[in-house]
Amino acid sequence: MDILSRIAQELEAGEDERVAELTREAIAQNLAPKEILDRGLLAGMNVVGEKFRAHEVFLPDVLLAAKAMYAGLDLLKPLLIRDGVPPAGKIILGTVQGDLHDIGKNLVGIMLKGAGFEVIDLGHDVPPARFIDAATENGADLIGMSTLLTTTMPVMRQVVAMIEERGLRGKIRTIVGGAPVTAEYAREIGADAYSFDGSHAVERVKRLMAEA
Ligand code: B1M
Repeated sequence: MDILSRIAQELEAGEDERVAELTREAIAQNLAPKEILDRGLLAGMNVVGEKFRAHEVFLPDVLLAAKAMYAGLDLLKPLLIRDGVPPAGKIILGTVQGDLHDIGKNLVGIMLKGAGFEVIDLGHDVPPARFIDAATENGADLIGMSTLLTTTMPVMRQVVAMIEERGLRGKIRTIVGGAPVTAEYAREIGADAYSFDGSHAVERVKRLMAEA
């Protein structure tokens, strides 16, 4: 079995120390960080997600897998972020109120930083007003919102509506993403952009900055 499949397998088993060890080994073998991420860590996490949905694994297993994901991601992070790129724009990023999922949001943050954007990460469970306060206080160009739960998707709508209410439409743009979010939903709530993954988010943010 190749090293990336082994990373995926150990992640699935929640073996954080083994995942870190194998990730170090893959880096030492000069495998591309993006490949280690996609075919190793994310491949393992996808299997966990499918098994969770099918009730074949349970919440504690998912927690262990998430811990193992971070064990590998922490090692890849500096490699995914290029050094010395001047800020191409300032983005407020967070997972919306009521939602604690942050792996995807963190990945998007890493990719945006790597593309030269200054990212102010508010973490998870972020109330609507806090996104906007942070954007105005820091003179940010954009707010990026993530959610993984269908129940918390409406918080994104609240943020977009609050931007409108405060007369900030056009000054602060919004991009939304996360597994249950679609381009159609983004359009429906009036968000400026939707993205399905980190690299695509970079493209969309660059386009929004060019349009501004
Ligand atoms: Co939970 N969880 N979880 N979970 N969890 C899901 C999301 C779920 C789909 C699992 C399932 O049922 N199959 C389901 C949601 C169902 C729904 O709403 N329809 C679910 C549930 C139900 C729950 C709980 C309610 C379970 C419970 O308590 N009974 C609970 C919720 C707690 C809360 O938030 N209030 C819960 C808890 C957890 C853990 C804490 C155990 C853990 C999170 C750990 C953490 O994040 N620190 C967890 C995990 C790990 C998952 C799964 C298995 C994996 C999520 C993940 O990290 N994926 C997930 C199943 C799944 O998605 N297959 C599941 C990897 C990540 C890289 O992908 O986040 O999609 P993703 O991000 C992608 C894109 O979506 C996109 O780019 C990213 C990179 O490619 N993207 C953006 C994301 N944000 C973006 C923002 C952008 C642009 C793109 O612009 C700003």
